[in-house]
Amino acid sequence: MSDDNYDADNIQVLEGLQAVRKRPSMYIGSTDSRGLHHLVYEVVDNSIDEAMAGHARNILVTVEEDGSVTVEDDGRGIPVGVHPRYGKSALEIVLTVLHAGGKFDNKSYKVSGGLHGVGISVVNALSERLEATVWRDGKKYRQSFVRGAPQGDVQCIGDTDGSGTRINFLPDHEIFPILGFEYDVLQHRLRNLAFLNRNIEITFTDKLTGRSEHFHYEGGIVEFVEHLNRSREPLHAQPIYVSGEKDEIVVELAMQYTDSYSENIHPFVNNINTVEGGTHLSGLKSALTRTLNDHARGRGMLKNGESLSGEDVREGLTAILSVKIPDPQFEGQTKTKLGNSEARGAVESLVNEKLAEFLLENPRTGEEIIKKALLASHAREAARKARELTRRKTFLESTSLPGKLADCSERDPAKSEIFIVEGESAGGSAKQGRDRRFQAILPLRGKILNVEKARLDRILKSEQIRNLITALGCGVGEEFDINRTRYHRIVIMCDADVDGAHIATLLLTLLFRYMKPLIDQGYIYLAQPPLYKIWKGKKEAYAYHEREMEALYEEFGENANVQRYKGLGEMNPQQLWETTMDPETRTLRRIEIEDAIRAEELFTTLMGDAVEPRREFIFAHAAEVTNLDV
Ligand code: 0RA
Repeated sequence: MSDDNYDADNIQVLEGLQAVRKRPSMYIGSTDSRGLHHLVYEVVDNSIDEAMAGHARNILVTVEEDGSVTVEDDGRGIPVGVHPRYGKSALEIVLTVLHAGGKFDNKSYKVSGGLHGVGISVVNALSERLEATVWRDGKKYRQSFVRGAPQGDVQCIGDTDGSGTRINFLPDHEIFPILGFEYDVLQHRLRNLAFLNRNIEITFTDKLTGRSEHFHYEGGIVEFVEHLNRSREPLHAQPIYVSGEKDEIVVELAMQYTDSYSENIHPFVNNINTVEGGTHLSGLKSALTRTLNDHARGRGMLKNGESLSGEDVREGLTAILSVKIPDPQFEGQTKTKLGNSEARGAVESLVNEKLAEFLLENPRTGEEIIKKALLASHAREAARKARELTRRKTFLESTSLPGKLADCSERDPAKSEIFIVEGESAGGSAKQGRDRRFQAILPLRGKILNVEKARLDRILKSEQIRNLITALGCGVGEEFDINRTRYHRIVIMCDADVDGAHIATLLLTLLFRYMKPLIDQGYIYLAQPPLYKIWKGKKEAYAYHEREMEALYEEFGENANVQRYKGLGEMNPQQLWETTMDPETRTLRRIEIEDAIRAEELFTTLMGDAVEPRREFIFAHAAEVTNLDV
C-alpha cells in the first residue's frame, strides 16, 4: 500500500473518531448515566458474540478501583496480524474504525453490529484511555489508546498458552458529566445475558463496593422465567419449554402461567430486549391463541361459539421468547422492534406444533391453563360492563370531575400540573399553597388498592382509583388515550418515609400497568420535599438530604436549629409552595423506566404476595426504595 493511501486512511480514521467525540449522543444515545453504561454493554456484546459463536465461555466484567471497566473473555482473541488494505493490525482497526467490528469474521448471530452495534471504536473514542490485551497464537499483545488515538503499534509483550481478549477503558470525563457505574444496572444486564446464553459464565466484580457475583444458568431461559416468577404463585410447577430451528432462525420459548392478572412476555432477538415487539412476538401471540383455543375446543371446554381472546390466553403469563437470527432488521422508534417477516412464521409454526404436543402430554396443566383463560374471559366481560358504566357516568354528569380534585384554571394540558398528594391535611396545605392558575391538587386518603392483586373490574370499583383516573382524563387499559390526558405534569407527592414510599410505589404500579404511555412520555414525576429545615436567627434554609443538612449546619455554625420533617403535613402552605411546588425553586424527579423487566421486578417484588423476596429486596435496595428512582 502506498504512503498516500495510508495517510488518507489515517485521516479518515481520526475524522471518524472526532465525529464520535463531537456528537456522542448520535452513537450512544446520550451522555448521561444511561450512555455511560452503554459503553460497558458495547464491549460486553463483543465478548458475547465470541461466546455465541462457540469460541468463548467465560466473561469477566470488573469495575476497577480507578473507575475504569475491564471486560475479559477466553475467546480466540482479536486478530493482531496486519490487515492488507489498511496496513494495520485488525486489533487497531476494530478499535479505531467505526463499524469495523464485524468485518473480519462472518459470525452468524451477532449482537454487536445490531442494536448497540456502534462498535468498540466508539467506546475507544469516548474513553480517556483504553488498553487492549490479546492472547493469541502463543503470544500476549498489548496496544494502548488515548481518546481513541493509538499510542504506538500493537506490541508483543510475552508468551502465553491461552487465548482471549481483555479491554480496559476509562470513560472520558470530558464527555460524561457524571461518571460512576451502578452495580444494580450492570448486574441486571449481565444476569439477563447469562439467562439468555446458558453456555456462558459471567463473573461480575465491583472493586469499589467489594461485591462480586457469578452468573451461570444451565437452565437458560427456563431459569429466567422462574426468576421472574419468584414472587408469584405459578399455576404449574415447571415452565413449558419449546425450542427449535427453522430457516436459520433459532427459537426458544419458556413460559409459565401464574395466578397474577398481568401479561409479562419479554421477547429477545440476539440477546436484545425487543421492547417494541415485532414479528417474532406476533408469531408467538397467534400461536398461543390458536393452540389454546384448539385445545380447549378439542376437550369440550368451550361452549358453542365461545372462544378465548389473545388477552385471555396471556393473562398471568410470564414468558421469555428468545430468537437468534443472522440478519436482524430492527425498526421502530427505539429500534427495538423486529421487522424480519420470516421470524413470524418460524416462531408461529414451532410454537403451534410443540405447544399442542405439550398440552396433549400434560392434560392436567392444559386444563389449568384453559380454566384460567376462561376466568379471564368472563372477568373481561364484567370489566367491559363496569367500564361502560364509568364512561356513561362521565358522559352524563357534566361536572364529573371528582369532588376532591381542586382543579386549575388552565385548560391547556401542556401547561397544567396535577399534584397527587398523600393525606388530606397535606392536600389541604397544597390547595392553599399552590398556584391555582396551572396547578391542580388531588388528595389521597391513605393507601390505594394494590393493582397487582386485582383484575381491572375490581380495580375500577375503588373510588380512589376512579377519582384518579377521572382526574387524569386519559382512561385505562384498552381504552387508554394519551391525547385526553388533562395534565402533562403528574406529580406524586408523598411523605419521605416508608409509608410514603409504599404509596408512591402503589401509584407507580397503577400507572405502569394501566397507563404506561404516561411514563414513556415522561409525564410522571416525584416531588422532592425537604427532609430538614435549618435556621438560626433570621437565617433559614432547607435540606433535601442528609449531606446537605450537615453542610448547612456547618455553615450556620453553633447553636443552629434543625427540624426534621416527618411528613408533608408539618409544613404550612407557604413552606410547601416554596420548597416543593414552586417551579422556580423545586426539584422534581422524572420517573424513567429504562427496562420493563427491571421495573417489573421492582413492582412484583414490592407488591407481590411472597414476603421473603420483598424483605430481601427492600433490604438490598433501601436507598432506591426511599428515593424511588426506579
Ligand atoms: C474478529 C475475528 C476474530 C475474533 C474477533 C473478531 C474477536 C473480537 C472480540 C471482541 C471481544 N472479544 C473478542 N474476541 C474475538 C477471530 C478470527 C479468527 O481467529 O479466525
